[in-house]
Amino acid sequence: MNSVDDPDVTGGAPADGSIGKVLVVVPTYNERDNLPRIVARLRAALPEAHVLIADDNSPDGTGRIADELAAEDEQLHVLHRTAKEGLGAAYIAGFRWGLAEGFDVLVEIDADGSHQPEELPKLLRALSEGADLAIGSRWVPGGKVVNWPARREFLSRGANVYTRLMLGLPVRDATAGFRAYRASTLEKIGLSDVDSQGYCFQVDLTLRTDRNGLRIVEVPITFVERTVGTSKMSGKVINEALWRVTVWGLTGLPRRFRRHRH
Ligand SMILES: Nc1nc2c(ncn2[C@@H]2O[C@H](COP(=O)(O)OP(=O)(O)O)[C@@H](O)[C@H]2O)c(=O)[nH]1
Ligand SMILES: [Mg+2]
Repeated sequence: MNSVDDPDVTGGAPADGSIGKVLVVVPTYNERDNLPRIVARLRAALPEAHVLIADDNSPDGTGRIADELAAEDEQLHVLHRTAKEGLGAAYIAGFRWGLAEGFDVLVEIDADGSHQPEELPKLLRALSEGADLAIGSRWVPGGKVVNWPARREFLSRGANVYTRLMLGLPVRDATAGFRAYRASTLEKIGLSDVDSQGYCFQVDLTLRTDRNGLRIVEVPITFVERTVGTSKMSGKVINEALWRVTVWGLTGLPRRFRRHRH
């Protein structure tokens, strides 16, 4: 699939039909055994793209392995962060780096193989067809999860139902971490006042994208639970998401009423 050169271009895509320079940001915390695999799959799936590993000083030596891989690959970069500050903070640092380096598209993907790099061309195609944000979605028709424990599926579905109710977002998988943003989207929504540290960062940026009138497209993907390493999902991450979504929902209510009246 040659989506990057897809001639069928609308929306804000460059006139030459390409979506420009792509940077894939991979946040890592203790992903030593997953990192070489995900990097190899990414480089094979999107040979033109650059990859940035945003590591939070993983105690298991993921950062050192990232450096070793980067020493042999000019399109692989490493951002060493000093401490575990959460997924949101790692992505913001990665996005800032990518924007400063002049990338046109910023991709999010987990390091553990749950998001399949081979599905990335579908997300990029959605951008070339006019989306400002493409979300790889588990909860649209055609989307799937493989090997997820029932409690994780329940948590994700529940979080998405609550998010839709509270925020009125036209999105089925607002917590998804497999995405492609146009650089112009991130510039428009602004990153400087994003305080979300954990996984609610995904909802935060979805909300900002929607509130700015930008176009969000969900692309069905198959999410495969990790077979190596452990999840960093925690009670702290869930609590932060719950209180933030509740506050965003309540503070956004007057706006939603105004919209319905007109
Ligand atoms: N840099 C960084 N990466 C993180 C942090 N928390 C999670 N990650 C990464 O985010 C991705 C998703 O995390 P994971 O634990 O698999 O979450 P799950 O799939 O929801 O169980 C993985 O690549 C993790 O290594 C963090 O605090 N800092
Ligand atoms: Mg995972």
